[in-house]
Amino acid sequence: MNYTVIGGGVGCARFVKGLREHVRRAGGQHRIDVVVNTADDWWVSGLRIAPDHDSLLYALAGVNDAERGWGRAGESERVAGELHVWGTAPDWFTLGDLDLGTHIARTAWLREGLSVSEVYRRLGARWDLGATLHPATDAEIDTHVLLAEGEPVHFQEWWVRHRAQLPATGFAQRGIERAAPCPGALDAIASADVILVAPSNPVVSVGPVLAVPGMRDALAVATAPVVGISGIISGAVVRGMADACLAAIGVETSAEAVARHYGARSGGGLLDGWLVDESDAAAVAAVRECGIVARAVPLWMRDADTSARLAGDALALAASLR
Ligand code: FO1
Repeated sequence: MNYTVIGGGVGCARFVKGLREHVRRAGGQHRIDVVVNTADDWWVSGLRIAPDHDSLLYALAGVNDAERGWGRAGESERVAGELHVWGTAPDWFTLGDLDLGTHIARTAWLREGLSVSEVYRRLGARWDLGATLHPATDAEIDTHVLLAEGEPVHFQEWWVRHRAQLPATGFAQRGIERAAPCPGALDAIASADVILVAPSNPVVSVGPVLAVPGMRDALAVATAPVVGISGIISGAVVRGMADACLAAIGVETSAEAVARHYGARSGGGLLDGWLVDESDAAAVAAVRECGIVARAVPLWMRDADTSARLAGDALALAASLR
């Protein structure tokens, strides 16, 4: 079976690890592809940083800092101190020494003319990830945050420096109009038996993937059922600041509201199925009314077992939709 996951960042990394564990336990031939958000990416000290990708890469490789959710385990920050003194990296953004190795290798390959897809392939080849990571697009589409006051800022500045506290009115991916899905992403969508929308930030991780011209069309005609997992439980984000992002675009922070935001595939939207947490079971009927088959299951991913079981629940819902 071919499984294709859409998303990026910590929630997606945990879910993909759970899916990998579930298929390992199930045995048989499986392939996992991930279409990864690249709009978090930005240039720091002349290096290309790719947070949503690197969170997935390091987590699947088992070398991630599970506490922070980004960067490498066992980090040191000697070079970061120098970059802050030289002023080529803002003091509110810390690049670990091991992490810098990744950014330097990635930037070197990009400067040689390699595509982002090829860079993902080379970085992933170092470990046995159990999944293939594809950028949503090989074009640069950095998210900039439109503010109620003042000029837009790059997403990373809004997210890290301002902790998403500056009132935002929207999110724009620069260069999106020239972007196209990368071939690997299109193949992963077309060949999937199941497409899974990870419990990632619906606005700045899943949104930019869907915003790549041609991506929604590819998803609409895909033969696989599309099942999403809510990243909102009992009206609160599991992690991160998706509530600030949702508020900026006028979407309530609830499992039901995010399902409506994604829309039912039968109505031109994204989803065939949607998993909400058991604490949100009351939302199942309302989500079904907008054309999406919903189920309430335990959504908390605390360890390999709970993550694998969540993946199994998502695949069971997909199987019922086929
Ligand atoms: N997040 C922070 O809150 N502070 C940091 O200094 C920081 C550095 C950093 C370096 C590399 C990287 O891949 C991610 C990093 N992040 C940091 C996380 C990142 O800014 C966001 O969490 C993601 O972009 C959100 O999806």
